[in-house]
Amino acid sequence: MKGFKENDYMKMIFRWFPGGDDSVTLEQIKQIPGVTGVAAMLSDIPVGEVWPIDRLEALKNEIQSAGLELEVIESVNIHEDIKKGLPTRDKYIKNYIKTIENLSTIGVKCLCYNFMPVMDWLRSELAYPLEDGSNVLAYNHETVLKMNPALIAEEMLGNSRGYSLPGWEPERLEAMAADINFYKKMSDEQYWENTKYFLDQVIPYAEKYDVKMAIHPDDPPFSIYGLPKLINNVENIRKFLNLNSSPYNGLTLCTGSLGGDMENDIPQIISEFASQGRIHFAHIRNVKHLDKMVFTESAHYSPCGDLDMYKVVKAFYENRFDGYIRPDHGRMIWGEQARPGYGLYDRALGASYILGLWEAIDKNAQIE
Ligand code: DNO
Ligand code: MN
Repeated sequence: MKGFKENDYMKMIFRWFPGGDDSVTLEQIKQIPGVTGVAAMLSDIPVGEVWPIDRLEALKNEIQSAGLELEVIESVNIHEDIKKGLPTRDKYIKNYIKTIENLSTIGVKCLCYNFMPVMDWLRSELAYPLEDGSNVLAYNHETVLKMNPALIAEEMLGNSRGYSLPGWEPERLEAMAADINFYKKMSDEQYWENTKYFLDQVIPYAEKYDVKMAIHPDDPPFSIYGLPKLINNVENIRKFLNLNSSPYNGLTLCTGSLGGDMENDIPQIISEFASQGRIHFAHIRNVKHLDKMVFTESAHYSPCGDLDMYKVVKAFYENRFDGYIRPDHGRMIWGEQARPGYGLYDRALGASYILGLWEAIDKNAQIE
């Protein structure tokens, strides 16, 4: 590969849920051309507790036995007390640091997390039918505002085809209404301060243990129920990265999350932050807007959505991106019954397509 040393090259990975909580097997993932590893998590460890080393070692061994690597964790969630800035946060931050040390011990290089208050990603529908007979996750801002959080939780869990939904853990749902009220009273600046407090404590240890922190954008990228937003556009991403200037304070650049806002110029955002070495992990997927703040997810292929995937991949390539890439959510196709967004087939198509673009861009660079 021109311009890239062998060990200086992006790696294509795939998200996988251990513990029997995935319809997709490691053996199937191993057969997707070019996929070298998985992003996994221990979803049964209560948020705020240390991830035990023996569990991590077992997870790594299981993945390695299938011929795959475990260099990325998605995600270790942040305890709500840290986001709220409560006095108890120090205990949870200490645990977070210990988890980073344990991750480093088993060879993890990159930690994806998010700092969204109350809820992780949010959609108004989990099985929106597309014309091609597939179904996808969809978002309609007005529908979401009309639904109360309890109704949303019901929609999310009722349609998850029996799989857990990361970010929609039962204990989180119980506290949802009270948490929303808590944040309504908090200023945005206070939320930023709480974020900085966390980063300033944790990033020195991420450096020490050589684990790159990669925050995931807010999804959707607009405020709902008056909740603060951190990672939703270029200005806020700059502000976030400036809170702590270490390269270990970096990004998961999720094209579909940021792409929810039509104002975001994704290739430009990638160029700015990849050139600074601040993107460690890329989630690549496409979205199709029906209106402003109304969109469906779509196949990865550019003509199926609003994002130009050639420009997206080129922006990573040209800025010598050497982190991890995974195809993000796919459509549910060919009769597959899987966790919404996380079937095998359409994500495998996405991985091949992204690798095809990468190869073409790379070979083209060699003849120029
Ligand atoms: C949704 C995912 C997110 C992501 C977290 C990272 O499918 O992209 O749940 O894993 O926000 O913490
Ligand atoms: Mn994502």
